[in-house]
Amino acid sequence: MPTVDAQPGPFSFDKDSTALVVIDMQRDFLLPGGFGESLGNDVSQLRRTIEPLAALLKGWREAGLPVIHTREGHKPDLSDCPPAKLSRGAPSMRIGDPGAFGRILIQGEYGHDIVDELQPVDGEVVIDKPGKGAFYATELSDVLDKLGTKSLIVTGVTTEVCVHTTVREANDRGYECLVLADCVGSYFPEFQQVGLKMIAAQGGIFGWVAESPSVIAAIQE
Ligand code: TIU
Repeated sequence: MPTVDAQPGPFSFDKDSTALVVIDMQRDFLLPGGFGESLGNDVSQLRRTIEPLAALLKGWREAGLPVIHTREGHKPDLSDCPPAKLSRGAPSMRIGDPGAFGRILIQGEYGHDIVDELQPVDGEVVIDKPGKGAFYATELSDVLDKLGTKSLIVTGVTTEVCVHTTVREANDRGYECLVLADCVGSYFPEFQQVGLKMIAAQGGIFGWVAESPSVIAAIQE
């Protein structure tokens, strides 16, 4: 069984029951000039995840293991966006407003889709989610049940928002989650650091934390 060095201790997983989850690697969050940057955020803190994630995806796909991508966003009529979410942020930059890459976080727009480097390939599941967590109001539980998944390797952005929410949801549903530090990113370095610590603290209260090269090596064995 593949085992990787992790915090708070070694993480073992069965390849037949493990899925790689890639959370919200969308242009709106990652591209210079996009929504994320327009809010004053430093997108380089997120963009450093692209290269290690591309390498992990390559190894994971070569091993024939399942990949699940998620995208945060809403229907064009915003009927799935709670008013409390919509009303947040500077008035000129709300969800659904025109941005540099189309209407912000709206399904079908260029900015809503995944960055070129990490585009899904045929057969990979893409979950469109209206919330921060990937389980809320989505088909993710059904997809994982059908795959027979017990463990999740979790990557994507942002560490303290959609990654954390998803890991907490997954942990409550009984999944063992390994979060990869080099493949998750926050706009805020201190949130990255403390966000990862929070997952592995107290003996792994929500999950485990490791680096992607150790997972790539483990699945090749
Ligand atoms: N995907 C995700 O984390 N959505 C966010 O809105 N994150 C922020 O950090 N804003």
